[in-house]
Amino acid sequence: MRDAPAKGHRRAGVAPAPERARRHHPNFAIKEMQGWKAVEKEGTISEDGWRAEQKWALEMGLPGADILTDKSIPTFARGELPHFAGINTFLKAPYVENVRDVGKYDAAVVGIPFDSGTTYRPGTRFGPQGVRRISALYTPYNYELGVDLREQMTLCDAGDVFTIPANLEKSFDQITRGVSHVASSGALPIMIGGDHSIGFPCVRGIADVTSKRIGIIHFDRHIDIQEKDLDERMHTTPWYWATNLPNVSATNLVQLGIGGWQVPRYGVQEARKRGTNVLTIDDIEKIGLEKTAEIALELAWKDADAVYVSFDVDSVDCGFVPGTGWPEPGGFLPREVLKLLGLVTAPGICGLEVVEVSPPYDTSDITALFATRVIVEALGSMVAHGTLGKHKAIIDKPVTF
Ligand SMILES: [Mn+2]
Repeated sequence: MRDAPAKGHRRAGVAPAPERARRHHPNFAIKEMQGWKAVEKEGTISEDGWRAEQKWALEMGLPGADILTDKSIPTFARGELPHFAGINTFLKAPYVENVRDVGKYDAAVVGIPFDSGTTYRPGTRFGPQGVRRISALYTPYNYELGVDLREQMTLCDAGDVFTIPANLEKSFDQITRGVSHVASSGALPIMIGGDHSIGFPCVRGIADVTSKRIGIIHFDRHIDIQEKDLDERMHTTPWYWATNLPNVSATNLVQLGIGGWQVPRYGVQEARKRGTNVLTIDDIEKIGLEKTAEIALELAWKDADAVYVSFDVDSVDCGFVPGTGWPEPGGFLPREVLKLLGLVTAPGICGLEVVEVSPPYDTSDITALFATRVIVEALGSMVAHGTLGKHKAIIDKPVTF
């Protein structure tokens, strides 16, 4: 039966579309799709931060030439625009020259230019520079999440830790000191590596400032838990040492994406002995991303008070991340791992490291771009879920230097 056309819909000379013709259209409500909801959500986000940045840019960079129509453009580029100009901090966040000021921000990016822990390709000492450079491509706004980091949180770049290339132990102590300083300040520490050997000193930096227990969610193709490699604490060893810390348990270590032909058997033996939690790409594909996130969170948070995320870019299929130390095919696809990362960071984390970006081996900055994406995705998820800053509750032993 045909519904009568609503009164007033008919206009002279315009016949209503015949019912049969309408059935040929797909039966979904376009305005119920995420695409349109995101369009609407953008309208609810403040632009105050952006206006303040434009005003600041004019003050710092001088008003632009008279010929310009857009009076918000300064003479010297300051802030986000244009994306190809400027001295790049991460996401063009303010550079905190005096690291004592780091606690004025919700989150702080810390570069850890260090590749003395590599056992094959080096180059990750240039990781922080590579990631910062391509991060200039990004805006602080994410479409699907409907968040704008500039409007909804404060981010700074604390620069790099002074590492000592010839010496792992001196570098580890420098890294721990830097991370514990940032963690003590209340800013969320976000580390850009560097090879994966930095996982131990980074976790130690956070574990040192709390009596609470910390779980770890680790994205990787490699298990990274053997005691030593080539007689040193190389990038294959961080979780052996991190889970020796009194408040970091191996049973709270969740290792996602492990597999392939590059997993040293020493590491597997240690994982078995300590009872870590390992999911392969096949496991994850079988149970799905939502279930994987649920399991990862349950295990990492079991009797723990905070969770740290370690993201090795080589967890992604090497076709997408050529610029890395030990490339391996068969890993995560970018969109699935980004989704998974968003899910596991949603309840809030106490720190994030993105490691193994080696710009000398990269192509068109795509590996560095992926690392950038990992950081903004984690921040975006926490902002969207209102969990950024939750980690401050665990800091009960702040350090001062
Ligand atoms: Mn790895």
